[in-house]
Amino acid sequence: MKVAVVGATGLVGGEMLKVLAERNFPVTELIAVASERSVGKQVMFKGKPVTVVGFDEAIARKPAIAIFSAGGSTSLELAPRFAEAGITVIDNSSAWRMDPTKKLVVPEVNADTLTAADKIIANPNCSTIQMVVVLKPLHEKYGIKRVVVSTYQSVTGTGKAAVDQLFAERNGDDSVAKVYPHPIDLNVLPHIDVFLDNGYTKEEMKMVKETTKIMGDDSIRVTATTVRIPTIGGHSEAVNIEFERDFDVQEVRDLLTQAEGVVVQDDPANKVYPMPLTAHGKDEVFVGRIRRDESQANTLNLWIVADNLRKGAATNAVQIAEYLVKHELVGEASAVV
Ligand code: A2P
Ligand code: 11C
Repeated sequence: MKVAVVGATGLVGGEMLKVLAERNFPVTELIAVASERSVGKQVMFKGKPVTVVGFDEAIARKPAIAIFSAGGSTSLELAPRFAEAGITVIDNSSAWRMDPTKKLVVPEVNADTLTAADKIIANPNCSTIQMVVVLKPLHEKYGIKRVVVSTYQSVTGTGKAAVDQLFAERNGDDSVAKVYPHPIDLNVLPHIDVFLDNGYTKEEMKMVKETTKIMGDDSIRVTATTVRIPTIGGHSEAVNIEFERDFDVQEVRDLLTQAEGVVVQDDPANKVYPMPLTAHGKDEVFVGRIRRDESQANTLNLWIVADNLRKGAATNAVQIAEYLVKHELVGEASAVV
């Protein structure tokens, strides 16, 4: 199958190339796409150089699937052009997520809603993805009423320039451009994406709105505080969940141990809990510190960590592609619709 990666020179795009190779996705031709600035440059796929092309050339080569991670405005402009050519687009930007005509998919939660008619499929925000993978089995069993989440997010979520800022600050190098409004090394910023009129950030409202759309249940109430910290391995989340029905903590642990895509690391006596350092480069969502909230009935606290470039972006997108292939929901682009 011909696969295009749009944004192949970016942080998430690079991770997509790695994940496609590692998971042995059936790629017959990899089409690397980036902006005009990068046309002619090379990226590596399965140990071989691939020359970057522009989007016109990519559409002309008729990939079956195009996985986009090239920003919202690029996606708004280009995804429909790929889709009109019969190419199924899996888009990692926020451009299409809340469009009621588009599916917002985390395979472990709602891939069964996908059909062959879905030509632009939205990949959720990284901090939402790792949370809903854990929420889904708990919602089925105990019924979630309300979620209060605080995040501790990696600078990789902002892109390459942010990683450069962190290490430049650490090395005392003033020559590197600053993408954050304040220093990030030795600091914590309660500010991810832009502030909205309601006093929340856009990242916080993504967690609120995307969660109910993916879970397919508007009755779940979510409130979030999203925070940037000086780490690169992944995003961490302290999550407080109030249920309709009571639970047994060991039963919760067992349920999550069996849940698809989840790894339980919960042995405080031996100092075992999820951390960005150990989640880095992994495809799974790690959960630990599972304990009862003793201040309120039917309420649980837990700690979730995942590599935001992997399950939070590239891995989730590739898993959607895998689902489409497995269920024969995608064909060669010559079958223009
Ligand atoms: P380029 O490297 O040519 O700028 P990141 O979020 O890590 O900065 O990556 C963004 C990715 O999106 C890069 O691969 C970037 O390519 C790509 N990109 C940006 N604008 C466009 C565009 N108009 N068409 C295709 N790719 C784009
Ligand atoms: C961050 N979550 O960590 C953001 C990055 O909507 O896909 C991803 C933004 C998005 O900054």
